[in-house]
Parts: sequence; C-alpha cells; structure tokens
Amino acid sequence: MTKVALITGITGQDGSYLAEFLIDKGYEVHGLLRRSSSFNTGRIEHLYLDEWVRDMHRKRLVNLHYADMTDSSSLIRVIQTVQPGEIYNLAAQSHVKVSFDVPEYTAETDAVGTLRLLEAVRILGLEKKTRIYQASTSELYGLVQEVPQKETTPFYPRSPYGVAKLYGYWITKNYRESYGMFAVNGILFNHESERRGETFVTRKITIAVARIAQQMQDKLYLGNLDALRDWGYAKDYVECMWLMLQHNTPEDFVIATGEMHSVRDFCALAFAEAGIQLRWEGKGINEKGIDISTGKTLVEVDPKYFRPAEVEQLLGDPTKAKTLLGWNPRKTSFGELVKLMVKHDMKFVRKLKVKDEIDNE
Ligand code: NDP
Ligand code: GDR
Repeated sequence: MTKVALITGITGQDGSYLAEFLIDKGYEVHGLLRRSSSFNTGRIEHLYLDEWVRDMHRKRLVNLHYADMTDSSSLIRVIQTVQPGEIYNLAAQSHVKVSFDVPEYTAETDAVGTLRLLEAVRILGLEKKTRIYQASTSELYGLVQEVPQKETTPFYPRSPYGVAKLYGYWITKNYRESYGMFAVNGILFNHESERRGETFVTRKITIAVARIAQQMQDKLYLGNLDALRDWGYAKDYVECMWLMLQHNTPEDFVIATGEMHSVRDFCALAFAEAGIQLRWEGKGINEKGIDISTGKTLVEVDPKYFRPAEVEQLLGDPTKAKTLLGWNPRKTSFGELVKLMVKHDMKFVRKLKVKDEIDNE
C-alpha cells in the first residue's frame, strides 16, 4: 500500500527537501499551503503542477491544501481528508531575531500550532495510526549548560522562538506519554542549503559574497561575528526525520555534525570560495573584514543585527542518531556546504541581474 505523508511547512527549506525525499521513497506526499499575497511555492514548483498538467504527465507530485497552523479547523479538515500515516510538523515562524518582533505570533504558530496539530490527530481518532515528527531545535539549549549538547542536556531558551519551541517539544513528549502516540522530537542543529531563507546568516553571506564578487554590492553588514554554530546540510538532515518515524520506538534525537564554526569563519571561507582573501581588523562593533589584495573593507558590523539575548555557541553530539538510526552526520563537510552555497548564489545573483536589466529596459 502507498504510504501517505503530510508535511506542514512544505514550502520552506526543509519541507521542500523532505518532499523530494519522500516522493523518491514512493510516498504520496501532501503539504499545507498558507495563503500569501505573492507566490510562496518557489522551492517546490518543480514538484507542484496544476492538476490537469499532472494528469497529462502522470507524475507523482505533491498535493497542496490551504491551511494554517493558527487555524484548528483547517488542520482538522486537511488531516481528515488526507488520513496521513506520517505527519512532519515543520511549519514555524522560524527566524530567531524576528521572534523578538512578533513574539505572540511566533507562540501561536510554533507552540500552540503544535498543540493544535496533535489535538487534530486525537480528535480524528488517528492517535494510533499516525506517526508525528516535531521539528525541535538546538535553540532549546540557548544559554548552554553542557558542551556538546545531547538529548539529556538541560534546556535554557534565549528567544521567544526558543521558548515557543520548548512548548512544542514538551507537548509532543506529553502526548506521547499521555495517549501512547508515536510522536517524536528531532532536535536539529542549524542546517543550511542553496534553498535557505535569505535572511539567515549563511545565505545572507553567500548572496552578498556573490554580489560583491560581481560588482553588484560594496559591503556586507553583519551582527555577532563571534557566534558559533554547528552547521550541517539540510538535504542530509531530512533523511533523519524519516528515519525517526521508521524507528521501532518513539524517541527524541539530536541531529548535528559535532563540529562548530564561527560566523566569521563561515564568512571568510565564503569569500575565499569567490577568490577573495579577507583579513580581520579591529574588535567588537569596530571589527572589519578587509580584502587583502585591494585593501577595501568588505565586511562591517552593524549592531542592528544584534539580538536582545544571544545564543553564543551550539555544538551537538549526534551519537544517539548514529548508533540507533545508523545516520551519517557528516555526509557533506562544512567546506563542501560553503562551496555549494557560494557556487549556487554566483549563478542566482547573475540571473537576478539579468532579470533586473530586462525589467528596466
Ligand atoms: P523555513 O522558515 O524555511 O520554513 C518554514 C515553513 O513554515 C514555510 O513553509 C512557511 O510557509 C511555513 N509556515 C510559517 N508559518 C506558518 C503558519 N502559520 N501556518 C502554516 N505554515 C506556516 O524553515 P526551515 O525549513 O529552515 O525549518 C523547518 C522547521 O525546522 C521549522 O519548524 C524550524 O523552526 C525548524 N528548525 C530549523 C532548523 C534549521 O537550521 N533550518 C534547525 C532546527 C529546527 P511560507 O513558505 O508560506 O512562509
Ligand atoms: P539561528 O540562525 O538564529 O541560529 O536560527 P541565523 O542564521 O539567523 O543566526 C546564526 C547566528 O549568526 C548570528 N548573526 C547573524 N544572523 C543573521 N540572521 N543575520 C546577520 O546579519 C547576522 N550576523 C550574525 C546570529 O546572531 C546567530 O548567532 C536558525 C533557524 O533556522 C532556527 O529556526 C533554528 O531553530 C536554528 O537555526 C537551529
């Protein structure tokens, strides 16, 4: 029988890779689409065609349903229609800094939204049929209590996003313990890709590097250059979400590479990929990244990108996932990740430039 999966957040970075992964595994894939005044299906356009085109091509593509994590009735309706064997709850207001500006909406979507989804499954009597993956995060660790962080490390979130996700983590665990649901948390550390949102630091850097290398921009402004993150490749991480739901018992897992790098290191490596060597000068808000060959300042610090409370360092220990799920944490190395993002964005910005030129003709 064909397996049926529902992905909330299918239009996001992870949702798009997970949809591809599940289609390859032969799943019938459904996703939530939220109403937007402009197209928000860019990352899954290659998987989503209007029904008449789909019938013509007889291709297995994703099926999209309008719904929103803030609207219980829409969640119940979609789950009732789709009757999924697996739900991947990836939908979230996922930007940490933005969560300080929209804390209530972040809580509605990321915390109460998770509750709404779990309740929808229970209301429909699917708690023994449907397995649920909850997108938990290394932001739960926040002000780090132990290095590296593993499944047993105490949490100390540092943002409205982290606090909302803490609720999502515990309510998932609570529904597992209270109702015997197969509901699990993947505590994923940062993972990036060519499809990463453009305001997260890695993609912001790789787009700026590509623009600076092609004389379309003079400088890149960043916030905390000292922040340390355990960065993996999103395409490698979605496999783990699936593995967790195939495991014989419902358990929570840390997914990370076990390697940590600073924002400064990521930045220097990205520029190096474009043939620009940087040297760093100054300290704190006066720090600058200077092109060694021209002496031009290419990177500066702008305090507007600082957060009211910062997570200074995150480093995960993926031993449990390696041992129980047989997952390889470093399929794509840090160097390869930076390289593939810069390579992609070199072409991406060139295409945008051509489009701008045509629009301005
Ligand atoms: P993105 O921000 O790229 O995608 C978020 C998705 O959620 C989008 O599809 C977005 O829709 C959707 N969404 C947002 N709000 C709502 C809402 N109210 N109702 C329905 N859908 C909504 O995130 P990622 O793909 O990077 O992350 C996926 C999940 O994993 C998130 O929950 C994130 O918090 C979590 N996570 C991510 C990590 C990472 O490093 N990427 C690490 C750990 C956890 P739209 O396209 O319309 O905006
Ligand atoms: P993060 O990712 O907050 O870890 O959350 P982000 O890329 O936004 O920040 C990483 C670190 O870089 C520092 N930083 C900057 N960040 C941004 N966005 N822009 C800047 O200009 C900048 N300069 C420095 C930040 O202060 C921070 O320390 C991501 C999201 O995907 C979450 O949804 C997910 O849960 C966590 O990763 C794990």
